[in-house]
Amino acid sequence: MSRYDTYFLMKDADVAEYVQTRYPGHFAPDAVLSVKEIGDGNLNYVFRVVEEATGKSIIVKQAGEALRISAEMKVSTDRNRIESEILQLQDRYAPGLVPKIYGYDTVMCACAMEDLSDHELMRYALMRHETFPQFAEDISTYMVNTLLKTTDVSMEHKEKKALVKSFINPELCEITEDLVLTEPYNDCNHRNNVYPPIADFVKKELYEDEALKLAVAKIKFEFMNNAQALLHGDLHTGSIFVKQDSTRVFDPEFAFYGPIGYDVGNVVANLIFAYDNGRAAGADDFCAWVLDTIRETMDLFREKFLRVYDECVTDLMAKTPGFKEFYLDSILSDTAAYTGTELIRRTVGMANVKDVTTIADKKKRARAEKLNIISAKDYILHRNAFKTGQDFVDAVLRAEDKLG
Ligand code: SR1
Ligand code: MG
Repeated sequence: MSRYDTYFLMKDADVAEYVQTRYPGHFAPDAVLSVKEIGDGNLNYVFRVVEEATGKSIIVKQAGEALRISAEMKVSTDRNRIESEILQLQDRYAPGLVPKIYGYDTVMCACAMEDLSDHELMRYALMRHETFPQFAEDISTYMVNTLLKTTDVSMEHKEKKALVKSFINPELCEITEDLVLTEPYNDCNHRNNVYPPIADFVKKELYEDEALKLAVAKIKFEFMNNAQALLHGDLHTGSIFVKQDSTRVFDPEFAFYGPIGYDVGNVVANLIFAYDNGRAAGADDFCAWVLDTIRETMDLFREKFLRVYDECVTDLMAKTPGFKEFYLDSILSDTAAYTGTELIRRTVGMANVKDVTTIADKKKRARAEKLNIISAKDYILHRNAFKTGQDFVDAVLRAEDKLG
């Protein structure tokens, strides 16, 4: 019996003993450990445990019953199991692109994982206008390998259905269904964060645009009903650690079987938030790199998808000439649609992004937010026209032209 046999929310002072109890052997029994809570997300508690004498470290991530962003919002702590299991699976499909999981504990709803403190959160690095030449290559490999290889195209169908069952994630999906695919279009729960200088613009362009709402209603039901691949489910730049020669995707607690385009679209949209920030700061070289990275990511995604498809396809009907191209086209259309919904929800919804909210100049921030909404509507309403990397870049350039 130990005091970790019953769930409680740990504080710094509990975590060293927890690690020594649950992960004996990671540190020497008499190691002097220091613990610091370093969580930066909206949901969980993340502790870094370090043995100063050796520099050895480990990360412990615990799910709380209430969210950090809002004490009223409660979601299942099973998300910690989901995150641990998908990271173990993704480590097989995309080795070197996710953190190693050392173990997880369904009582304390906590997992232990590799410390990636030599990397940094991509969102913050991008907000300093740093560039990462390796990123397009790495993220396209991560997406093609983790997504395509968990579809019915390549997996034995009963095995795939077992994963669908194991990764059913209703409460986290509900957050996305509400925050991403409902509230930004009507503020039905009165918790949208609309920047006051663009309130009239938001009313006209989002709340009163019936054609847009119909398009998003269709997108929402695709999200809920297309169990295509095992998604990360929240693939923004705050879920990615980077350094110049390395990319690691973490925090997949929103994982579930959904449309591939949801993950890919999240990456594109979050690069556009980095562009917004660079544009407001007059960082032209950085902005050019961001647009190049969007183009390259999408072109590499397409190229690798077509190649890996041939390598991993097992379903007889999926080998029918023409099906691979049809399948990829539908994913690119979904990618455009979810690029649009992510752009809109981070601009007017409950969970905003610091890339945009830290733009101090009022006019520049308003312009950035309008650019997000104008390009988002282009992605959503013309979703079938997005085929190449340049197509994805052109929507940003069209929005720039429109704003003058
Ligand atoms: C209530 S959680 C708000 C947002 O944070 C997460 O990272 C997801 O993006 C979610 O929508
Ligand atoms: Mg997160």
